[in-house]
Amino acid sequence: MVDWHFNPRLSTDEPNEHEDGDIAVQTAPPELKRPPLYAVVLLNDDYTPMDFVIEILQQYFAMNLDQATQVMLTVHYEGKGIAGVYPRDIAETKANQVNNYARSQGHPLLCQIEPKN
Ligand code: TYC
Repeated sequence: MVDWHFNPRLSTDEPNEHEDGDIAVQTAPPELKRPPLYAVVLLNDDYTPMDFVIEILQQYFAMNLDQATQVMLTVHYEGKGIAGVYPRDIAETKANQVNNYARSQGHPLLCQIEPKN
């Protein structure tokens, strides 16, 4: 299990100096907050080859051939589909990488991110 934002803090701004010169430090309980999650969504189009979409899903979203084929077909038949779910900066990076790579290969494939709830 990952501690997303482990944030140890002192419970007061100033440590308490006692008469004997020792310093008493009290730690607050760690704050455990999960980052908001975003879905990386693939959009269907009429031109990007199915094999190219499958390759993208394998390369950028760590899917095996069966998983990638299923997601590609979901996008093809339903118009959109979720490639993966990540914290915002990772989702943005993956969507940009996919869009840039698709464009570099001459395909109109579009990837966007959507807040997950
Ligand atoms: N509709 C495309 C075709 O028939 C395949 C495709 C699937 C394109 C998924 C984009 O995100 C996509 N070649």
